[in-house]
Formats: sequence, C-alpha cells, structure tokens
Amino acid sequence: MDHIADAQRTDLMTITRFVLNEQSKHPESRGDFTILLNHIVLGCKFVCSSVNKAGLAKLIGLAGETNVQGEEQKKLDVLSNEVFIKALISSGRTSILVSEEDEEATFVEASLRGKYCVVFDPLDGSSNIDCGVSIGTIFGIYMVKDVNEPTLEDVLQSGKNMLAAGYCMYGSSCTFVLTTGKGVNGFTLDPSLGEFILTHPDIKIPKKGKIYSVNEGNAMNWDGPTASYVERCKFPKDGSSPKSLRYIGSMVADVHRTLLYGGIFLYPADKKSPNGKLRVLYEVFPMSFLMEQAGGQAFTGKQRALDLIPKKLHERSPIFLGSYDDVEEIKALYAAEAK
Ligand code: AFP
Repeated sequence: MDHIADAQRTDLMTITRFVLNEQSKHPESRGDFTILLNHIVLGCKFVCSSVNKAGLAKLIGLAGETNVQGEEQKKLDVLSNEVFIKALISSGRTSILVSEEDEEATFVEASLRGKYCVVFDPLDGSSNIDCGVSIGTIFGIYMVKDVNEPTLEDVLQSGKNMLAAGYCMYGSSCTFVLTTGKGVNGFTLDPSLGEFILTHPDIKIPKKGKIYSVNEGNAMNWDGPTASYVERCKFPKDGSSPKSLRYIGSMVADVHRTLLYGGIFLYPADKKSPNGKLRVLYEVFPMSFLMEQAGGQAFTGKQRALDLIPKKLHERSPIFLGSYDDVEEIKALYAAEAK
C-alpha cells in the first residue's frame, strides 16, 4: 500500500486552506485577501452550477424569454455578472469593480469599501454555451491607492501591478487556476464536497509546445509577422514536425490547454480589428500574469503585455501568449519587421 499517496488523498488541500497557509507567512496580514477570494470562489460555484443546469433547463423548456412560471429568464452572462457584483460588494473588501458586462465601473459605497479592485469577465466565451463547450470566468485583482478616494486610475494601471489573477473553467470538470505572484496553482471542484481541492500544484508551462491556437478564419487580414509565424507552425523550416492546430474560441479553454500542454495562443491584430479582439483588463492581463508565473511569456506584438497601461476600461490589445520559446519566435518576427 502506498501510504504517502493515501495520506495525500485523505489530507485535502482546499483552496481556502491553501490561501490561509500563504497568509500565515505574512504575520501582518489580516485575512482580507482570503475573504475576497472566498467570495470570488462562491461566485464561481454559482456559475458552475448554473452552467451545468443550462442544457437541462433548455431540454425541459425553461430557457428562452420566460420560464414556466411566466418569469423572465436571465441570460447566463447577465445572471453571472449580478452574482459576482453582489458577492464582491458584500465581501466588504472591494472599492472598484470592472466587469465585461458593464459599460461603467462600479464604485462601492463607502460603508462597504475595502482595499481591493477587481476586474473580471463573469462568463467569457458565452457564445459557446448552447453547444456545451467549456467557458469560464476570468479575474484580476489590484490594490486601491486610497480607500477613501477610489478613482479610475486605480484600475487603469499596468498589468504588472496586479496582485493576483485567475480563471475558473466550467468544463468536463470545474477548475480554478490562481496566481498571487508566487507561481500558479490549479484546484478542481469536488461537487460532492462543494470544495475546490488542489489538484495541479505549481503549474509550469512546457518551454516549447507542439500546438498553436488561433482563429485562422481571419488569416486574410493578418499582418506579416503573424502570417509568417503561422506559416512556420505548419511548414517548419528547421526540419521539426509541424505543430497541431487547436482552437476552441473560448479563451479560458484555449489558455488552460496552452498552460498545461504548452504551445501558443494568438489573438493578433488584423486589418479589420487593429487592436485585436481581447480586452486588456480582464482577458489579456490576467492570462498574461498567469503565463509569466508559469514560466511562459505574453507579448502584444510591440511589448511585454503586462507593461501596457490601458487608457480605457474596455480597451483591446493583440496578444500572443504561451510557451517561452514559442513566444520568443514571434517576438523575433515582429522585431525583424520593425527594423
Ligand atoms: P464570446 O464571449 O462572445 O463568446 O467571445 C469569446 C472571446 O472573447 C474569447 O473567449 C475567445 O478567445 C475569442 O472571443 C474568440 O473570438 P473569435 O470567435 O473571433 O475567434
């Protein structure tokens, strides 16, 4: 009998225990981050359960404009947004919230204010819900400069100032991936316990990968470096095997695979969308932070992604992220073009 493996199986490292362990290394900490994270986790559990029920609800005729009680059914992305906003405000630990769903930032009223700002996409990839593809929540956390006077400047900061970032993927299992700036850890929801358990400690992305991930339907509008890079993936010049193409069209799922298996995920600029499609604050920054913490890189085509300073809440940026060597190759192509 393998006693060590058995001990690990019965000694469950829940996400709360994990974060409390981290907190105990900082005697000055008052547990604010743990409380905030608990509220984010609660939102994720709610969305996970709603996503799981979405297919069933449709089959038994609950979806659509109204349900059997004649009540209006909220779309899942709208519902998820409400749940996160309420959970984050009630944590008493936030000052400013920026959601993909809301045009304006939410400023928390003074009596409920705390020292963190949260930027998030409550349900990224939601156009994939009806066909059962994995979707997810993405979030990033900043510290407010002055709790008495929060301003938009607190969230329009460079990505390298993020304190923590992560995502929760609602797929064949529900997986929560987190960085607090000391590596990346993954937790899987045990539905019978209702707890996220550490299943992927200290995730490191392979230095080079065998997969590229991009919407090739946009190829006719790509710039030179992106087009050459993808051509090299398919027809390598160094005698190596071509890379495989995998593209789900749901960033959390594409990035999760890239993190675990290695390779590169691209959402480049093109002639129609000169800034790409993905949003800086709650897509590009959190995923770039996770990639760097796992040993990979994230690049915009011009600079390190985390060095960007967004001017607007919903600003977009091209993004190339993944294995260190693969991103290095695309950086070299952009550098050569700039000469
Ligand atoms: P939706 O939330 O509208 O489904 O968009 C998903 C997304 O923002 C991101 O998750 C994907 O990586 C990207 O868009 C896919 O975009 P394309 O459909 O243009 O490939």
